[in-house]
Amino acid sequence: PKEAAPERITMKVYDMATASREQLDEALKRPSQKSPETIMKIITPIIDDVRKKGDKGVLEYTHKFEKATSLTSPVLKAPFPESLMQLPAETIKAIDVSYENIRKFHAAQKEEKPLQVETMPGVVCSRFSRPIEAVGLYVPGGTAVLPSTALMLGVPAMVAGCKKIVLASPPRADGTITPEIVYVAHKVGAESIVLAGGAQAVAAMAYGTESVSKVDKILGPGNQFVTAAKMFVSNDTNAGVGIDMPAGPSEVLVIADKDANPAFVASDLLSQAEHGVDSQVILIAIDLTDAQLSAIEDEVHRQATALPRVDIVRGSIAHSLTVRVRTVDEAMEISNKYAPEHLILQLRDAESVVDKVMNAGSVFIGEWTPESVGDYSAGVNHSLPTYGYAKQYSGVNLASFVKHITSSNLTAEGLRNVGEAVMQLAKVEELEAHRRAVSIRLAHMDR
Ligand code: HSO
Ligand code: ZN
Repeated sequence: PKEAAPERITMKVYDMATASREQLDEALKRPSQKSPETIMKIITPIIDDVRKKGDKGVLEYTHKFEKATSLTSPVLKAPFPESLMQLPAETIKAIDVSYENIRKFHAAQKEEKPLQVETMPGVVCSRFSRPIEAVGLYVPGGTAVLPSTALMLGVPAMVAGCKKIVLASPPRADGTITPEIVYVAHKVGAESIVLAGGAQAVAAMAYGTESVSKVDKILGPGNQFVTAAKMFVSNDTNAGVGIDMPAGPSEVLVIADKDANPAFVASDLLSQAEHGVDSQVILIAIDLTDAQLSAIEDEVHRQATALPRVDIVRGSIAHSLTVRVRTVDEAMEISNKYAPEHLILQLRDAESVVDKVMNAGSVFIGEWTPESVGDYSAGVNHSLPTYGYAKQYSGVNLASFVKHITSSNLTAEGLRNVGEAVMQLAKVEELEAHRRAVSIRLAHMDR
């Protein structure tokens, strides 16, 4: 019997002119996640176990979840043996090139000197930054090895001057970690690699164990368990640990007009769709004819069926969509409302549209800029806000690895100038000691 033709891999199409607002809003919703309560119920006992049993607790979960039963320590300490980072020359070269570009772009984000403003004569306010001392960088395992994520987190941490960089990533079943990640850890000067994933890795870095260093901030993407564990520990004042941002499944929104090359558009949609079945990809088509849209759809199907990860692509395309609009402004209205992690502009004069971007993690401008250059090597960071969080969060950048400290420095004249306002407000708040801290000094000056 003849094999059935594979089902067409295509995205549902909406038209802004005919669909109602509600229909569009509903279609543009992110695929729903497991309820937070369900996840919390799963991770809380894991976190407790790690706190109580330390290394032993971490190992138990790694044996269970990663099947790495031969592992006897949850940590690999630097210096990492050469034998664990044996790589083909072309991989080393690719990592080195990417490392250098990421380093350059993040080094340029350093603040040259402290910000200083004299708000009134004799009243000087400053702001300066200091690195976060110890950071824990989570590099997900799962369906792909992600040394690029180790670069995106490790390089800015190194550039910021963090003293202690701890990487965590789930080991393979034989207890080893992919050599690319070890090589990156070595390059960024990591002190250790925690061979664990999930909530157990997050808990180990948040609270510390006999051999895992406690860190001050945990960064990096992960599945729902990792994200929930990060939320949990950042809410626990006993841990005293910060996190970067909530993470959800990866997503891309491509805006294309008549000038866009259908094959390029399809390739960008698919490079995000292959990340996971929960990924979402959106095409906003500006004023395309039916034939032009079909050309893109044909490319999506043709390219998708040729991909090794076609099954994952089928899953993500199932909850992805195309929206047809007439103008750039309509396209940007949808994009800003969706707040995509990645925004690709395949438009005539794409650069001029950037002014209209209000919410997005990272923007890829013009036909020669596929998202994958940013995922790996251009220099921008790929650890970005997903799930609409681009409305209020920035992606990982140099500032993610520092704190800003402010200082005030007044002369006697300065205190004379500002003292009256301080004393008056202290009076309003009925905080007499506050008021006197000024009046005592003013009196002393006048003696
Ligand atoms: N697009 C992903 C990052 C990534 N792509 C890693 C390939 N490797 C989320 O921004
Ligand atoms: Zn990617």
